[in-house]
Amino acid sequence: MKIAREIALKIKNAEDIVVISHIDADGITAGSIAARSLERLGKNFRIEFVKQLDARIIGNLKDENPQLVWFTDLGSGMLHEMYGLNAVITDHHVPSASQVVLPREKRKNLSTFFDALNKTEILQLNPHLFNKDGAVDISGSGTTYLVARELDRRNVDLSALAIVGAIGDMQDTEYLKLVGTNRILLREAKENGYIDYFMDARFFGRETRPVYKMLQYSTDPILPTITGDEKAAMRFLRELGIPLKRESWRRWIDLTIEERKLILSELVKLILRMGYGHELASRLIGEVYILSHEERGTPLRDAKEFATLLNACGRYRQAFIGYQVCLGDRDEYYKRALSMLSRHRRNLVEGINFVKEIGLIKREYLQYFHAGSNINENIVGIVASMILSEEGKEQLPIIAFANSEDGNIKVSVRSPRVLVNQGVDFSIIMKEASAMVGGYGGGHNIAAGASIPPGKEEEFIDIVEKMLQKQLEGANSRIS
Ligand SMILES: [Mn+2]
Repeated sequence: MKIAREIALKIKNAEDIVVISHIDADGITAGSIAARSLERLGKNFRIEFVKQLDARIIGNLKDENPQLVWFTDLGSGMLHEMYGLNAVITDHHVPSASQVVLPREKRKNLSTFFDALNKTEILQLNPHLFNKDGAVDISGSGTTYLVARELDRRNVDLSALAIVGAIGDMQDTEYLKLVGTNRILLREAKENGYIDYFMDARFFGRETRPVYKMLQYSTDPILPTITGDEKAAMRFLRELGIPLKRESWRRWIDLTIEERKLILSELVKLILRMGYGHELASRLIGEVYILSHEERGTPLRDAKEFATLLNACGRYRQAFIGYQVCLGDRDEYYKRALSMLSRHRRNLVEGINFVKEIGLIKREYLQYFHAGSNINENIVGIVASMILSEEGKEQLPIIAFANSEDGNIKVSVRSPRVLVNQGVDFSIIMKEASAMVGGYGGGHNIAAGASIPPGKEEEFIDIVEKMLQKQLEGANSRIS
């Protein structure tokens, strides 16, 4: 790809480089791919992981004035702020503008205008510029990898990280497999022996969790009567004659093919019998991605588990730990990453228990809770989705509030898929409702978020409920 080669050339021509990346799994893998390729080129560089790229961070970079900044898994949305920076971007988020916006004083005089434009050369590789869908086609780690392989053929060993990044951004969830440009990376990773992929159960924890736990915690798909109920999960397996334990708890990878097939076919029957339909049943099976060089039974072996480990690091502002694991540490940093993961799991369990204790406040069209400072703002959205998935069929959207460290109130909303299928779009609701109370927000139709001033929660809920009602009525009138 031409633009990947151009970016690679620009990187080769710089000696002193700053890499800025995002703190989630895709950002951590992207940063690791960039760092390893710069290391192989013998460049001077430093790397920094940020939660969000804002004008202040870009301002600091301009002051620091390195020869080149390489933004990975972020940057495209802040292009308009980058005047004066020599930068390359490998990202998959929606670009803010087709070109750099010059400050007003530079625009006044035509000659300084062109002069400035020539000096401000920012190259970006982003699927949106090729009319591809940045949510499924390729991730930030994928675009970074496309540049890395132009830099050095040896970097093909980083292809596995690009797959972990794509899975971390859930690029496989819509089609139950990776598609588009991701497919090209996937084949390359397989041909070179770094990744194996095949159809199997899509459950989280295939490599590490006891099977009954894996079923108990399944949220995509929800297993009616089993998700959220440990005893029911155990009973289900026992009734099929599947031993839960040998020397230790049996994991999915410990089961025979026949046992796996039996479980899956019984789960399909259960889902259909309970009236959830084929669409849900079809989500049981999909493509799974195995890192061939990682040890069996560890959280690094399955791409989904690897990504979760990295996300756990990022969520608690320890992206650097995940970064070291991506670069190969299996000692000190790996241990710390594992402890981040168990801390994360503990926090989720405590979060769910907290919400059960205070109870959800039910309205006609939605339900909500306010966690205050009892649940970390970075996991309150996950807590909301877990509660939603435990509720079974009669679900209302959940709005979760939590105190944010910036003094505002963090809002997370999770919607049942059925409502989204009926036309509900929470990205619009969050954006408009938060603006009406002096905040900001956005996201996806099914999962969105906002930040609002403290004290505005009740007013916000009223607005959200009215907008939701309107969207639902609009949908119904279109049908009738
Ligand atoms: Mn990403």
